Amino acid sequence: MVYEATVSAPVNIACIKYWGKRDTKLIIPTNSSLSITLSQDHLRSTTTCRADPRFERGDRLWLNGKEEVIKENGRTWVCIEELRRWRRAMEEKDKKLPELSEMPLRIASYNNFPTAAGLASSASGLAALVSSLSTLFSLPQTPSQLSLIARQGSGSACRSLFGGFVAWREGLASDGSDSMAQQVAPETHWPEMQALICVVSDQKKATSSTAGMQATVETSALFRQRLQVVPSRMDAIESAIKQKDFESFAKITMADSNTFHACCLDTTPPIFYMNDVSRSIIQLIEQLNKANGKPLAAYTFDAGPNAVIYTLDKYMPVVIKAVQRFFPPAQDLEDRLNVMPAVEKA
Ligand code: 2P0
Repeated sequence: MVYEATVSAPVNIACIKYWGKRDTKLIIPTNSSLSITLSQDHLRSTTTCRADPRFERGDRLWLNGKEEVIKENGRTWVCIEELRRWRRAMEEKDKKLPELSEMPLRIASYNNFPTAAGLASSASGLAALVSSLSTLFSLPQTPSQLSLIARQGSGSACRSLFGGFVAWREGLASDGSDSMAQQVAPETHWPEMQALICVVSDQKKATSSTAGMQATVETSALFRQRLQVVPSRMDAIESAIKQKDFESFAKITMADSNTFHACCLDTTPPIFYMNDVSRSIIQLIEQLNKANGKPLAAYTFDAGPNAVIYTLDKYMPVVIKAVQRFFPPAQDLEDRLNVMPAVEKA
């Protein structure tokens, strides 16, 4: 008998950023964060887990077709072992259950977008791993309880276990037992909210989030100030979401993205995630918002140069038109250069 489960999980993009850990092993953050889980199929990880007593001993994992070593006590290992522990407890209570906890696992995960390019691949990847394994093990735990495990795989992954608008509460406990994600509002609450992803670069980033955030914790004075403002931003954005107040939502989202990148710049040595194109996108959105008299779009940037622009469906055509006008897609640009004789000669 082969036991198998396949689950996919989407990317989430934070409006209030997670940046810094107070416990690097348990992945307990220095501040709460809030994100929107993208509901379309473009940015997802799909993971299949299979348990079979005939497999050779030891678990194995493939990411986008390439085998990755599961390091003992590493993040993936911790997630698998914690879920296995929960399964074992079920099997001890109910002796009729198949002993899945004793079987070696084979896990294959695919991202349908560039891995590690600042598009939150670790969030969807670890969320898909935890979801598929908990499905395989038929675990009764709630998504918030599962988020305690996903968090230990990659902090932002705990938010991808929910759709819609999701908060990750930093929690007070030193063992991380209350540092979990919860849904603030489902995706149906504000269906007009849309995200435009502008891929500025799909190259792997130079400074990983894990390394970057701890460098910030250790060296940035501005980071300590940010920690003072995050709680009020969390309250304000949650009420903006509940009231569908786009203007407030947009102002807070842009402010927190800018504070986060200012903290990166204030790190020693400084971390530059945004590039000139990223900054031009900020200027474009700021100008659009100014011309409109109030925000019609909000930019936010994670640990990479790619922009995510949140807007409402009624404004999306205006935003796309502006972005396409100033940042024509690469192919368009090439076609245009091809018809320019001066360029051809050169
Ligand atoms: C976020 N980021 O809230 C922030 C904004 C990047 C910028 O969560 O070390 O890959 O695995 O816990 O989850 C990226 O951090 O870091 C991240 P680890 P993770 O989405």
